[in-house]
Amino acid sequence: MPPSTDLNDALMARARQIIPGGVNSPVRAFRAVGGTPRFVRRAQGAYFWDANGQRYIDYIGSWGPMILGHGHPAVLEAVQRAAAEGFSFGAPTEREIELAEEIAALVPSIEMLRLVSSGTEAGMTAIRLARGATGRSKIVKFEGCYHGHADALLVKAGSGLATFGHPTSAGVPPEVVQHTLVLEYNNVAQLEEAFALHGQDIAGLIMEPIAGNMNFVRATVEFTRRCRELCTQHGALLIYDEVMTGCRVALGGAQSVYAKAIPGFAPDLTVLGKVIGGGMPLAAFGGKRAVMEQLAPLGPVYQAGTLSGNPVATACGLATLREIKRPGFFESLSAKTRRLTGGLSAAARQASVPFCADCEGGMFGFFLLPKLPQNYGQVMQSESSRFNTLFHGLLARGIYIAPALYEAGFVSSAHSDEDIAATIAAASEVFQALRL
Ligand code: KE4
Repeated sequence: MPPSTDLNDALMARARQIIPGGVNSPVRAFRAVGGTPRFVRRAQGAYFWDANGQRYIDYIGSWGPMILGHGHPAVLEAVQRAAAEGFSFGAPTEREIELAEEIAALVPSIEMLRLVSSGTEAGMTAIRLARGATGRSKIVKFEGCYHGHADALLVKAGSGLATFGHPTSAGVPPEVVQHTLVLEYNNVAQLEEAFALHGQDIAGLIMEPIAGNMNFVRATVEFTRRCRELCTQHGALLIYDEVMTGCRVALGGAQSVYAKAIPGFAPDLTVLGKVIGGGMPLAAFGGKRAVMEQLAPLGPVYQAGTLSGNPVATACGLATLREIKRPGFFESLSAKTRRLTGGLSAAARQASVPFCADCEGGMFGFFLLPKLPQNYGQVMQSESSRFNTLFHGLLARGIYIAPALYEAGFVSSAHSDEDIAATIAAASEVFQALRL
């Protein structure tokens, strides 16, 4: 085989020598779709350029954070200014207060919050807090939902692991997950049965309000209502994992969308990440004051972090939030995302390809299925070979979507109407290869 002139191949071969799988997060390895990951040389707006200098329209945007596109001038300027003042202090700063106040103003269910460095850290701590605050051990999660790679939550995760077909991670001792009840998403009967059996032992229920780790599966209003009611009835905490949906599907996150259908709806704890950090390592968890004050140094639940509330990351997050709260931002972003999913659906119909799509705010998903799935088992009916054909057909045309059919897609304010049109045109061509 002649040596590859493709610089992505060369970089992947070199990366594999020193980094497991050549990547620092499994989904980036293209294992589910085959082929060589694109090594990003630089990104700007809605685009990135790979090692070969090939340009792609980016619908991953770092898996959600880049809601303004890459290199937004106001965010870049804020990060540069903050970096010049110091990278990290391990001491409190005013900007952490500003960001906490900004987030609490956007998400009214959050009375207090703590900043951490990743969604995993935030989700893991929210679980510990629920257990500490209630004195109970059991946690309810749902098959296909992913809440980061903390041991107790790495059970039938829908992101990464499901793609590799290993619903439970090696290295997680059975005793660590013995308290984690994994139920079927959107299955009200099963949920009610679980609470009838274990309600008094359940510390918390954690859920993705819109499961972006099953590509895009909405919790039904009835299911959401019952999760709230049963947690209240049994004294368990409802933990809304909005790492992906927070400030992405709406300024106030998915909880603001569901509160329109369920008056007064609010979770007890919310986990946030991605957009609130604007692409820098920053996440958060927050909720009712009485619960949050159980945290050290006030209360008995320990949590800590060297880089928690990092001054450069908080500058990036604050600048991002200040841009997305501008009047009209979400209306425009939502309309753009709808144009994309509407155009893809029309193109698939034109080619008689079974296809369905859904979106909310700047987040979208699609399935090569006749109708939207409601749970993990239905998502699993997707044929990965057909998805892989679509993925590589789009990639060859400079369109970069998630390299796994279980992942959602993201539109930014930097995506132009021309980018959306070009994406739909590229998909039209690829759908021809998927005609049944
Ligand atoms: P991080 O630890 O990756 O910052 O966040 C974990 C997490 C928690 N909760 C939800 C709902 C999430 O979607 C995530 C992380 N999302 C994945 C994409 N499905 C990140 C991409 C990756 O794992 O490389």
